[in-house]
Amino acid sequence: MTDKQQNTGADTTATRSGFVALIGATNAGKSTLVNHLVGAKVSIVSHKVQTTRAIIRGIAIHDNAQIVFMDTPGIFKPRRRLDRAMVTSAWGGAKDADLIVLLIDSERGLKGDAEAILEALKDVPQPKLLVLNKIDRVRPEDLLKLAQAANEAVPFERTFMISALTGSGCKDLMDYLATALPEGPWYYPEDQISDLPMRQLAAEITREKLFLRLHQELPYASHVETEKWEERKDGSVRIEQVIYVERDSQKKIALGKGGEAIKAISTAARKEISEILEQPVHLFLFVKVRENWGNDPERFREMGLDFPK
Ligand SMILES: Nc1nc2c(ncn2[C@@H]2O[C@H](COP(=O)(O)OP(=O)(O)OP(=O)(O)O)[C@@H](O)[C@H]2O)c(=O)[nH]1
Ligand SMILES: [Mg+2]
Repeated sequence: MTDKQQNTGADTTATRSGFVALIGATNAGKSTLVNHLVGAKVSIVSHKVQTTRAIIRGIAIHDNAQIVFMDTPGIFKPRRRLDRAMVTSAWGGAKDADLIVLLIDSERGLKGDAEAILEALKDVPQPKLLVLNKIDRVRPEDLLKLAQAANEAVPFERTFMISALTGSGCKDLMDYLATALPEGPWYYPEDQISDLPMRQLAAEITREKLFLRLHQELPYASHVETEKWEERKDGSVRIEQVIYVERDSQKKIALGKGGEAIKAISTAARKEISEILEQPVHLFLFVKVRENWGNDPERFREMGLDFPK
C-alpha cells in the first residue's frame, strides 16, 4: 500500500478512484484515447471499424486519483452473434461505471450510430461527459454546433474537445476526472496499467497487425489466441499463437503468396511484443480453419465476452 492509499476522509490529499466507461460508435477513437491517457499501449487501434472486441481496462494515475478507464467495443447495429456480444459488453461496461464518457468522432458528427447511442444514453443513470474527438480534423464552428446538438439530446455534465492523437485537450479532461471520481482507496496497485494478461495482450497485438494488413471480411472472420508461452533460459520467450479463420479460402489469404502476409504480420507483432516485454521474442503463428468459431462459446470466453443465446 502506498502513502497515498492510506489517506482517507476529509484530508485534501485523500485518494480518489473510480471507473470511467468510454463508449461511442466504432472508430471514434476510444482505444487511442485510453492508450494516450494511460501513457502506454493497452488496447489495440486500427483505422478499421470494430477493432476492440471486449472491455479492456486501462489504468491511469492523475494527481491523487486512480482512474480506471474501460475501453469498450464500439456500438453499432449488430448482425452476427459476435457483434451482439460486443455491443452488449459495451453497454455492460457503461452500467458498471462511476462516470460515462461518450466519445464522438467530430468529423462524422451525429451521423449513423452516434445518434442512436445518444438516444439510448438517456436511460443511463450515471453522470455523463461528452468528449468530441478528432478536433484536429474539423473547423471550430462545426464543433460548437455538434456540442450543442449532442447536449440538447442528453444532459451532459461537461463537454470536452480533444484530439486523442495529438493529446490536445486531454489534460483538461484528466483534471476534471481526477476531481469528479469518488473518494476512496485505489483499486489497483500503483504500477498496474491494464487488467489484460500478457498472453492476451500479445494475441491482441497480433490481431491488430492482422487488421492493419488484411482487408475486406478477413479481419472480422479471424480471431487470435496465444497457445504457448515459454520463458527460455537465455532470457527470450517463445510464443505460439493460432489465428482462427472461418474458411479455407481465408486461410490462403491470411498466409499470402509464399507466406508473405503471415510473415509481415508476424514480424510486426514480434517487434512490438518484444518491445513491451523488453526481451527477445520468438513468435510462431499458425493459421487454422475453424468454421464455426463465431458460434463457439469457448472462443467467446477466451475473448472475455458473454455468449449470447
Ligand atoms: N485524426 C485523428 N485520428 C484519430 C484520433 N483519435 C483516433 N484517431 C484514429 O481513428 C481510428 C480509430 O481509432 P480507434 O482508437 O481504434 O477507435 P475505437 O473507437 O477504439 O474503435 P473500435 O474499437 O473499432 O470501436 C484510428 O485510425 C486512429 O488513429 C484523433 O484525435 N485525430
Ligand atoms: Mg477500440
